[in-house]
Amino acid sequence: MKIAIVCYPTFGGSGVVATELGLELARRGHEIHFITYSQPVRLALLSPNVHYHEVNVPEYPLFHYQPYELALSSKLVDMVKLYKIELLHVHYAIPHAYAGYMAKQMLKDEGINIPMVTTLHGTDITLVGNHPFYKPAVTFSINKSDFVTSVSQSLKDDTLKLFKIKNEIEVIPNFIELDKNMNDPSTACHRSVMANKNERIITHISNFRKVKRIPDIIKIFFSIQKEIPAKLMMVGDGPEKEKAEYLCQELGIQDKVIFFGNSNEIDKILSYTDLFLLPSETESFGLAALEAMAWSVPVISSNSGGLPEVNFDGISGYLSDVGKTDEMAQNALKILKDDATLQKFKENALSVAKQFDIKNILPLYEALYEKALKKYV
Ligand code: GMT
Repeated sequence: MKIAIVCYPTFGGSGVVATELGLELARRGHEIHFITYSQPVRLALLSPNVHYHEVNVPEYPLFHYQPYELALSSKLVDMVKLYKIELLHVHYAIPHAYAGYMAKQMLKDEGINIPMVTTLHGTDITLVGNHPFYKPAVTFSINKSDFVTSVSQSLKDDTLKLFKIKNEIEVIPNFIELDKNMNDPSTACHRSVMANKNERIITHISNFRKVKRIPDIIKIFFSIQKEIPAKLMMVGDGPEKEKAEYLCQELGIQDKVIFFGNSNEIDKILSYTDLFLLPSETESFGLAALEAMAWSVPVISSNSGGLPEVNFDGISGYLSDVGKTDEMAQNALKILKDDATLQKFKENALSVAKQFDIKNILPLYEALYEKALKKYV
């Protein structure tokens, strides 16, 4: 199949999922065209089956806002015609489903009918998409998609609650490539850069937005390090990072916390990690938690959104109500208190992650694409 994938190219989960999906589809022989405004961060290598087409939005003094949707839909039309692309798969409704629908209409005018699959990722529904300024356009473009998927049952429920949706929504959970982790030869060194041998390593990875409740992470770690030797790895960048750095200083724990910024060494950091923290306000899925679990790292998370579908309470970690930092710290200590307990949780985390192996999830997308291709024949 020749598939165009539209996504955000940044460190966010939706871009990561879209990129990993495209790369795996390419490995299976499909021809994949990534169409976005810069090369996706996880797209290290292009190959005969993987193409990247950049969307350029020329500056013009009249424009206060650059019309990205317009440029994207034009690029989609051009690339579909040039490469004979058979299907559009857009990740994140805003503005991709909207631009995709416009491209479909323009192509239809030229006698080309192309199906569009829209995957909803979370904030496009629960935070941004739900804003009254966007809601009519988001509702319209979801309803005009040929097929719609959501990354968790919880996100599907939220979508149906918040929008008037006439379309079916199929739940296709996010996934992880486990083989990649097991075969990575680079994981046997450098733990000493992060912590001493006797210290537990605790990690958080995100885009440091408010929704991630970054101060809660610092509070949880503050309680943990009072009881056991530990270090905290804060990976990622965003608006809440600086405040977190100040908070660590105020609490006198700055020597125990490393702020890495955005990193391409996530796998390495996770391979040394003993516990992952994700106390988010909401999380449609929590890909970062799954990535940790794939490295046998148990997770302390909130129980909001789709997190209970990924992190199993008392098995791969523990879940608490949003903001219950004392309880989260106590649960963390329960896991970390002795090697045998930690080992049990590590094994459980990996076995839960295995349910989300890309090998189990990718066929669901392929089956959906097959169905989509039949729609217009
Ligand atoms: O919140 C983020 O980290 C970014 C955001 C995105 O769109 O990239 O993540 C959303 O999509 C991810 C991939 O499907 C999910 O794993 C995240 O849970 C979801 N974030 C939220 O719902 C807040």
